[in-house]
Amino acid sequence: MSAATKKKTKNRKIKKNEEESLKGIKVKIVGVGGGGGSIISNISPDLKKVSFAAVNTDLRALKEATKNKKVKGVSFGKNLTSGLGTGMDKNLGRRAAEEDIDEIQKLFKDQDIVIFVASLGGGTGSGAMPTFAKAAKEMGALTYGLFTLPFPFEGDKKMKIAKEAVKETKDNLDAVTILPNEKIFEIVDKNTPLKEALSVMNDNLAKGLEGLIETIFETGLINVDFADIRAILKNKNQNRKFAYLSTAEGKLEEGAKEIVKRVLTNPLYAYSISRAKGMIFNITGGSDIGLTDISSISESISKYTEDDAKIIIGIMQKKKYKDKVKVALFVTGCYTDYMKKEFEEEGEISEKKDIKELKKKTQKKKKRNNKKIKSKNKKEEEKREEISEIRVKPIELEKEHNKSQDFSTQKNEEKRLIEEDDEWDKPAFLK
Ligand SMILES: Nc1nc2c(ncn2[C@@H]2O[C@H](COP(=O)(O)OP(=O)(O)OP(=O)(O)O)[C@@H](O)[C@H]2O)c(=O)[nH]1
Ligand SMILES: [Mg+2]
Repeated sequence: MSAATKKKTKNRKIKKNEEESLKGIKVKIVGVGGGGGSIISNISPDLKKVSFAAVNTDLRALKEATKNKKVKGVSFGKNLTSGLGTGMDKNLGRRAAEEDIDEIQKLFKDQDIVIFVASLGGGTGSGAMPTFAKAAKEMGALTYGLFTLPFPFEGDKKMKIAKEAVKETKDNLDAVTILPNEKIFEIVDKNTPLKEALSVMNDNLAKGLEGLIETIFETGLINVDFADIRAILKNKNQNRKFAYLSTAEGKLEEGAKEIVKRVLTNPLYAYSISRAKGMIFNITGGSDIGLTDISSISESISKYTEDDAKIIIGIMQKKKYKDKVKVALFVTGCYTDYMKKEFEEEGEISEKKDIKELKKKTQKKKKRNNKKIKSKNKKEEEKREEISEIRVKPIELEKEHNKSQDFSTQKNEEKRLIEEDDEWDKPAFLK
């Protein structure tokens, strides 16, 4: 066997092992209630490797949500609602869930990650979510909730139902994303018909989820196994359970900076990724994507996390992304004041404790820094090596595609881009 063939075989083996480490993961996406079902039916045609279920008390809505045969439909609470929904009765939704929990629990069997999608504010999704999340947790799955909040014009009652549902569910969720429906008007005109506006919101959520699933299953993530994914998803601190899910696409010629800005400032979010604890992101490009772009994107995004944050980076090359680049970003452990009041009412979170911890950490960090000052130059050198280690795979990938590339010129260009990165007009929460 020639040296080149040997190398190829070795590379193939490495790739196979990497894939295998995540291949066995079972992910189920469960749409609960009317809105949850609609969002599921948006995503299900395009996503592979995950299973889908729509669960509802409303048989007609369930039929709609399960038009795609990939989506398994399960009704619950038929004895209580006669298959007609709860009519915004959260208690009825809860009772319906309790009545049929055995049937619902079967959906969670052997699943590693259960992702719940629900539009909160009605009786079914909001009433059933606490029971379903608890059941999934008891079955041993990691749980992630992706929820929308109702529009303010739908009235205080709906908002109250929705917020209570978050409060009652969060204990059994490892991470939660909350998107207020009204944020959609940051993207579409205020006069857009409601149905259309909701569908834009649903598309956005679908794209975000698609990005996450693609990142987990398709990128051949570098040395990543399920334990890493678990570490990123899991957050016991009630104040740090918020997750940010965003994707952005653009032309390569627009520059990495522009794409990063887009993915970090998703207008649908009421909170930012600052002080995040964990991050999974994936860069998809054509074979023309260069090291400069990849490292510039990676650097710009990862600097918003805390020093000890766990970061997983994936790179994917697809023919259809010629001249284009897509960045999919999933961030957990975001620190936020959003809905702080609701969380605090329960007296569980302790922002004070959180701040105390932060203070302690800062003091420790200060001490460490003082020590470090003496060997600053040496440390900087180490850090550079660390960063280039993260990039080993992209560099390898890149080398394959462009053997004659001059990396020293690229390094200068990359440095220039990163320096420039601070110049864009950041929103206050990112400063
Ligand atoms: N983003 C989004 N929000 C939706 C959609 N449909 C409904 N909503 C929102 O979700 C809230 C709850 O509606 P549903 O999901 O229909 O309620 P449900 O959980 O089925 O509960 P009941 O119908 O009351 O039994 C509404 O007040 C809307 O704000 C949707 O397709 N997308
Ligand atoms: Mg409904």
